[in-house]
Amino acid sequence: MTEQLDIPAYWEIYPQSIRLSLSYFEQRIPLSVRGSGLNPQFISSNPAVAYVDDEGFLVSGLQIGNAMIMAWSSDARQSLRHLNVEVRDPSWFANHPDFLLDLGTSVHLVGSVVDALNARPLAGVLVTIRRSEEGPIVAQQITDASGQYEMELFEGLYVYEASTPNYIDAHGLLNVLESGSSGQNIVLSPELNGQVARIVLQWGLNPRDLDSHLRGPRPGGGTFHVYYSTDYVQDCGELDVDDTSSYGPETITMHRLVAGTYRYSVHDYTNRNSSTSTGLAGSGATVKVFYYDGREYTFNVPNQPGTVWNVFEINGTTGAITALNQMEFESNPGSVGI
Ligand SMILES: [Ca+2]
Repeated sequence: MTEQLDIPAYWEIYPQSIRLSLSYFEQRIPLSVRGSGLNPQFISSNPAVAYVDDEGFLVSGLQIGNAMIMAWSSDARQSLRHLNVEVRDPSWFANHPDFLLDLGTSVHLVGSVVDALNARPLAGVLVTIRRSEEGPIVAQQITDASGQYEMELFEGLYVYEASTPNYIDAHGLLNVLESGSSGQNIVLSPELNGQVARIVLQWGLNPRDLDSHLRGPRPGGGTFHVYYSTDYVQDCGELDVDDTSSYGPETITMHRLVAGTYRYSVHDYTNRNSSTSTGLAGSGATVKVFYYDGREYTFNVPNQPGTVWNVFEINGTTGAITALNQMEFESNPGSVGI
């Protein structure tokens, strides 16, 4: 007498392993059941992460995690098949070696975050790096007690976001190069608390000393000129930092807007006595304006000779900001911006 072994017919479910990205919509993935006359049953170890619906679609994507889905084709649950599902945050794919293209040299980047008002290091700031504004997170770090963050990034252009309570979120470009990166030193401006604007000047190694100048109408009549030698004018504005050793930031806070024209200028104090200098043009200077209505403006120094860069004007009645971006020569700090 021969015993009959009940050998299950060949069948499989494909794919057997699925790794997908977290999404804000449900992902429905068709499964292929190979074999004849089958109507498999499915059970998921973690239905919040993934399950198979009545129509045989894998449903997943709304929650990060792993799920093992068991499938069988008989009531006795013999001859099981398994489907492994992993749902990952998009950043996991952005960083995983399997998903990276050859992006060139890896750079160890050290950056810093400082307070625009006193240039002191800011600890506990969350720095987030992406390839594009809406792209997945490539790297994320919190600044240490000395306001520094460190990360490994491939050479290339990134966008950063830096945030911490009571400060305006900072956004900007980060250019990572083995020969020397730029944009990694981030300046955060405290929230405005009723002030009109904060104007933050940053630049490169040279010239050593650029100066911020703001002119405008006084509320009671007449005009004011805030710069390093008059760093506070009540109800008008104040210069918080006079940086004389490269990079900045130098920050002017505007207190009020009254009828009249305000003008903000940058003076190349180092080269003030030159009538041919291109030092300011080559300084990499940028001016960021954080405005009371939430708007932000960024101005980049024109590539023209000059020791004064007249950056923008504000119409005190309408609040409108108009770019000037004019370069001229001026040796006397007291005459800048006239
Ligand atoms: Ca200065």
